[in-house]
Formats: sequence, C-alpha cells, structure tokens
Amino acid sequence: MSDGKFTRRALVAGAGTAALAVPAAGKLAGGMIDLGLPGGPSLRPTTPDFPGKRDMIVQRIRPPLLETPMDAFREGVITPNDRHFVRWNWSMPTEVRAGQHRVAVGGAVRKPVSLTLEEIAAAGEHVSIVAVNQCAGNGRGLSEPRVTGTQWGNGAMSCAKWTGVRLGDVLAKAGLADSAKRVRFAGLDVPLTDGAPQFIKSIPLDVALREDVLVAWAMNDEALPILHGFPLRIVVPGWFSTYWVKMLATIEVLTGEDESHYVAETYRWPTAPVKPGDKDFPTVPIEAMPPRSFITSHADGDTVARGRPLTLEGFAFGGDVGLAKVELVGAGEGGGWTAACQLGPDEHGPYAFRRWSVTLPHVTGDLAEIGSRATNTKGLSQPDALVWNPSGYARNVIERITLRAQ
Ligand SMILES: Nc1nc2c(c(=O)[nH]1)N[C@H]1C(S)=C(S)[C@@H](COP(=O)(O)O)O[C@H]1N2
Ligand SMILES: [Mo]
Repeated sequence: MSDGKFTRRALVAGAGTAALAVPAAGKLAGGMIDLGLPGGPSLRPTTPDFPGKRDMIVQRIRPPLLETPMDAFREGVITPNDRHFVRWNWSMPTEVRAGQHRVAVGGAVRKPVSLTLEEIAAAGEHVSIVAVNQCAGNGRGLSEPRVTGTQWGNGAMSCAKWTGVRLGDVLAKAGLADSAKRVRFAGLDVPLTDGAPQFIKSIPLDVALREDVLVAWAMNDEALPILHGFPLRIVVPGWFSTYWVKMLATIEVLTGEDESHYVAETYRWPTAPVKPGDKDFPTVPIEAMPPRSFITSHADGDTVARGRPLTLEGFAFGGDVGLAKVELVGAGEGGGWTAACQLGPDEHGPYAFRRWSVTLPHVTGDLAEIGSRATNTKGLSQPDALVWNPSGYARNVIERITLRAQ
C-alpha cells in the first residue's frame, strides 16, 4: 500500500464496511476561527470531532461541510487525509458495505454491466495521480457583494494522491456505443427532500477518456474515507471537484447534452462579465480550474522588520495545466511592482500544489496590499480584480495582505 499500489485485496477485504458517526450539534469540542468574510458573520467553530479528522472548520454538520484551515497548507504540498476539506450537497450515507457495492455501467453502451469492486480493480492498470480537489465555490464567502451558497473561506480545496483505474478502462467493460457523447455519474447519496434533483454530474466523452481521469479507491495510500466517498470516486484532475462524484454507484453514457439540474441549471457561470442583479445572461458549466496562489508565511496585518531582508513563502497551482511562474505583486492596477518568486520542485506533476518563495532584499516601509500571482503554462494569470459572478464560482483573484514595517 505504501508504494501507491493499493491492492485489490486491500480494497475488498481490508476496507470492509465504512461507517461514520456524525457528531451531534452542540456537542462539538473546539474553538472558533475568523475566516475574514466581508459583509456577513465571519466566525466559525472548529472541531477535531469528525471521525478521521483533525481540527476542521465547521460550515455545516449534516450533511458535512468541513473547511480546511489555511495553516494546513503550510505543512506541505500534500494535504493529509485528516485535514482534507469535505463537501456533501444533499446527504451522505453513513454506512457503506464494500462487499455489496456495485457500479452499474449503462446507457449508450454495447452491454450494460454491474461491476463489483474486484472487477473495477481488475479493469486496468493501477494509476496514481496527485491532484488538487477544489470546490467550485471555494472562496465564495469572500465575494463582494455577497452571494448565496456556502460561505467558504479559501479552505474548500486540498491536494491528495489519488489511486485507481482509468475511467476509460471501466467504460471498456461495457463497451461504448457509437452514439456516446457524455458520461454521467451518480453516487449512493439521495436528496433530502421529495422531488429534489439527485446530485448527478456528467463530463464530455473526450474528457472521460483522458488517461488521467480515474475511478479511484485510494487517497494518499489509504482506502477512501467515507467522508471522501468510500469505496470509489471519480477524479478529474484539473477540473473543479463538483465532477468528482463520490460513492460512485452508477455510470451512465449519454448520447446528447445533459439536461439534469446540476449540469444544465447550476454549477454554471456567465460567459461575459455580469453585475449584481443582471438576469438571463448566457452561462456555461464551470469546468477547468484557473491558476491560484497563496501566501502562507505571513498573515494580513503581520509586522516585519524594517531595513532587513524579508522572505515570503506560499504555494500555488496552475489549474488544469502546470505553473509557468509565480510573482509577488504590489498594490495597484497591474501590480505597481513585481518580484519573481522561486518555484519549489515539481514533485507531483501539473495538477498538484507547488511551493514558492521570494526574498525581498530590503524592507523600506509597509508592504501594502501585496499578493502572489500565479501564471499557468497556458499563459493564464490570476486577475487583479474579482471576476464577480452570482454564485461566487471559480474565485482566483490575487489574494492580498498588508504587512507593517517596524
Ligand atoms: N456523491 C457525491 N459526490 C460529490 C458531491 C456530493 O454531494 N455527492 N459533492 C461534490 C462537490 S460539490 C465537491 S466540492 C466534492 C468534495 O469532495 P470532498 O468532500 O472529498 O472534499 O465532492 C463532489 N462529489
Ligand atoms: Mo463543490
């Protein structure tokens, strides 16, 4: 297991049944954290009480929405499983039996099949990929003006090593019909209210057949914890995690557009800039992630020594491609001033977090509104100003802090 070759035996026999005891509201131990959300309540409880988790920020208990505290990202470029953020839209089954689990593959296929975990694990080569799992609404709570939805700070993202088989190999078990256009996924979770749409998501066939799109059973060399979708989840490196369906139970091949709620009506954003109050503008699904970067060595308001060199550190990711560069930028349109940062080693490939650092030779005064700006290998850079949209999706504005010289 340690080399990432999570075996079939470990998946089927070792993992057995996964169950979750959700802590009761009002009984959570822990403290409070200020997420710095403008225009709304900013304090959230933190707790180590969720099974398999260390201190997490509680956005909601049931179904769980747990945010990763930013200090977790100082520890390294892989987020440990016990600090990986959690998001369930509707509900989450609290017990899953591996032995009874089946994945039905149907729709536009030659021969519909229902696969056991053994059959999934035997469907093809075992592949491990390190990739950032980021909610499309990450950082939504920082939107100004405010928007509706979970008021996340920037901790609805994490980076892990995912191991499984290629989705293409699983689809090959059923054989694609010539009419195949998209591939849709459903998990074991069901809506909490009658008539509400099930959380199902689909991706275009060319994406589904990418070499790096996985049906994964392991996360950082451990069986997927139930909170993260035991026993199987979809992993689409470079795309927002709304497509990374957990507790995968059904794969349905579609012959045309997906008219279901979570593709046709939500998780979409405007094709051109909009203002609060605008209506009936064209939208497209949120898919590939844009680049982002963060300073981890300092927080807003920290003091630094005047007349001395200053080293700043942080991490970045390129989105759906690798990083080209990270710069530190000063205040003002276009940056005012910029300093090239040194990128840490490319240890885990294009979809992973990567460290950066920069040393300013001589602090002469306050460093007002400084931020890091990542540019990916497609030439896409983080914007100076928030690209506001009504659901607060895909935030990637330069995140700024001010340091006081003393
Ligand atoms: N079955 C199922 N899969 C799901 C969801 C869900 O509600 N149900 N939510 C999606 C969304 S919106 C996000 S952000 C990610 C969160 O993954 P994580 O909890 O492993 O961090 O799961 C995705 N997969
Ligand atoms: Mo999400």
